[in-house]
Amino acid sequence: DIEIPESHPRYQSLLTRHRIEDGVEKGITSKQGLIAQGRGEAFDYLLGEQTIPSADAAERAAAAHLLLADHPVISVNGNVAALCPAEIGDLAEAVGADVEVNLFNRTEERMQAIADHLHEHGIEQVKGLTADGRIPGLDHERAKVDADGIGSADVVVVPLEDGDRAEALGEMDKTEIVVDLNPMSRSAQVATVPIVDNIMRAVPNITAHARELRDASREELEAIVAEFDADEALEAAEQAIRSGEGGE
Ligand code: PTJ
Repeated sequence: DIEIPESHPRYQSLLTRHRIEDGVEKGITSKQGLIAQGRGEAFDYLLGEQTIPSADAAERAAAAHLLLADHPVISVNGNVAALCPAEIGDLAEAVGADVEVNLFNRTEERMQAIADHLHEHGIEQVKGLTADGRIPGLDHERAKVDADGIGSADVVVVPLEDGDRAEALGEMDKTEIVVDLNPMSRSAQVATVPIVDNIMRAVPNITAHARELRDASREELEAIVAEFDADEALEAAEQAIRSGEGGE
């Protein structure tokens, strides 16, 4: 492991890059994951590498949706597994969600490597390997899910998701929580709750909101859900990026 002093002004960004590189070396992250990370970083730079208020509101709405859900599932791909495995475990525990590995470029080797990596980070039950369910409207490999996981979920968290799949999941009437730094991506556009924030900040913040809302009534949670406006959140994120004020 490389040592990055925490005082470095770009500590978080360097740590993130290092984790993605490490993920590729371990067979967890795809090479395309490196490109995706680069794209995300550009948006994050313009946002000032911070959680903007509309993203915080989205993270709170996401927590409320997850606490209200009958069967919430968090989808994990090669980038998410490399970047924040322990934090995914914390969120799953806080809201009682299943964790399922779901890949854009699915190979059995990478499925297994990610499942092992998540186990090492304390997530005991990892779904995705059974693949006995399908998302309608997608080609064979990309449609694979576990029937008792994403297949039967009412609320799904899909970070860094590909647009086709985000759309197909939406058509299955699932509440979709998307984490994507690009507010103009199709995934963000079709989400019930689009979170325009870095996954490294978004996941711990959803968990913090969920812990704070643990004793809230159904009515209170439903009010948070109803109050959230996806179009407004996307608009606010795009404004922040275009103004470049985040980046000073
Ligand atoms: O592991 P796999 O096979 O499932 O593949 C995963 C990737 C991410 C490679 C695959 O889904 C892909 O190619 O995704 P895209 O189309 O590049 O979309 C990724 C989106 O996530 C882009 O809009 C990026 O801006 C955004 N993004 C990248 N890094 C982050 C991010 N959003 C939040 N936090 C990040 N760290």
